[in-house]
Amino acid sequence: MQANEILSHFGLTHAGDHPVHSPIDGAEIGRVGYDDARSVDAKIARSVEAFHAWRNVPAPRRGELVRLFGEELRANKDALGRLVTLEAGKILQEGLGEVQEMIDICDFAVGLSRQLYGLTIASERPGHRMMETWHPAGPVGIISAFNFPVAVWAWNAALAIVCGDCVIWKPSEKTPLTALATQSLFERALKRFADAPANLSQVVLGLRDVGEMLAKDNRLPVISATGSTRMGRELAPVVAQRFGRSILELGGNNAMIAAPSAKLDLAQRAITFAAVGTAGQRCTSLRRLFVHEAIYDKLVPALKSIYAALPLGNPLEKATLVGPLIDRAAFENMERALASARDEGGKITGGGRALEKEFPNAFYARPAIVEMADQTSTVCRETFAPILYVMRYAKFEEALARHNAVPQGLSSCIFTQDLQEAEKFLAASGSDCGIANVNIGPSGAEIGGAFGGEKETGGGRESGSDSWKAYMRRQTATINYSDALPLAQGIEFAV
Ligand code: UN1
Repeated sequence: MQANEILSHFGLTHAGDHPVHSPIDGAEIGRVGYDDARSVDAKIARSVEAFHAWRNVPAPRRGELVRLFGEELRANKDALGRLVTLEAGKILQEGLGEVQEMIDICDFAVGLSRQLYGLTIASERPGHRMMETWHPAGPVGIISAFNFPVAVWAWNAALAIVCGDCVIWKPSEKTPLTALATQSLFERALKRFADAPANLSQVVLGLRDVGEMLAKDNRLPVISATGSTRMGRELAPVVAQRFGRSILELGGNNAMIAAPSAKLDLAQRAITFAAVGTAGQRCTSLRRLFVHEAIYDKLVPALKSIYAALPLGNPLEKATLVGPLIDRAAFENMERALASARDEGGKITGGGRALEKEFPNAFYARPAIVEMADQTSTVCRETFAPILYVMRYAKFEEALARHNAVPQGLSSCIFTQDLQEAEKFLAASGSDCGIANVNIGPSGAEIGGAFGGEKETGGGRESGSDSWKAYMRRQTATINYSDALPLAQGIEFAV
């Protein structure tokens, strides 16, 4: 299926002033119109109206809508996965994986719709019952990034919808078509569901200013935003200023410690998938590798030979493992990071533009391995590109300290067969990240766990575990079924 066919499959027309280009070859694959302040305002108003109806629908019934949406995703996995590849440039396997991630979170949310448990808490007053109830929070603004153009929305939306909220989605301006296609699948599910209010899910398109409108708006009690730390730093105070709640999933600078006992064959595969998968454009991509000196001279040359043979190319083709970067700016950032790493003494293998003749209007980059003596300021920055900084270490404690000595705290891992090292890595004094793995790379998390990280990663948690609580408001309710009015703390107040 080509872009045109896929877009008509989803009922999308080429309407609007803003062309959308595929990172595969730079070709225009569609056009969209942007929202202005008035249409954003009107959509938020409609979202509030929808919320007033939806919050009263029993949660298991709300789950039924998400179940139907999951069915639409299953039936259209191939078309949507392809569109993800066309619009975001990730290889087809990963495009399909992304849609699978949406299906998985739908299944999770359906089960959750019967488990939005509250508590009953012992009251200190006789004849009283105290409980904690979770109520829908309100319309949720979702701001998503180009690199996971649909899955991250689904993490938020599937939970928000079963929690009784509505969603209003501002996708990246680089990937509006996958958002519109997803919205059209959601609308198909809505038709089959029949009795949902209109505008339960809406899309707003545009640039940064549209995201700002969502962030500023009092009618959106929750803003979930995925993107750079810079974006989060600007957005979070705007949401906080009005006492809104933000769920932030920002930059990562994820590392692996490859210990002397690491199973090298597994480590090599994990490193390669995590460092070059999605062309290094996952927030969970592996960017820093600490290799013990005992295995350095085995592991690093082996990685270099794997890198030299990596199939770069059109991500729609089966054999390809590394597709293009999203755009010219991404390529230039990679070049800049490599140049400054070189200035800091880095030894670079790989890097540079590839396939320029075949794809003059696209930006393919050869993944780079950069051997660094120190963790310099360039290494401490997140560059959204396939650059792997490799550093040698002698002592586990020293590797761990350097591991944690960056501003970001998303994902982390250790490859070791040594139980003590593995446990130390997972202990309170171990990895300071939101995600910590043993003998697994830092990327490719399952939806069942809470996803997110600490420090400059923003502290938000999305997807599994009890992340749903962020989409609801907590109410403590106490009922007096006695004939007296005892006061808490035993206070006497006779009137
Ligand atoms: C992201 O890059 O924003 O763990 C999300 C992973 C994926 C999600 C990444 N499941 O790599």
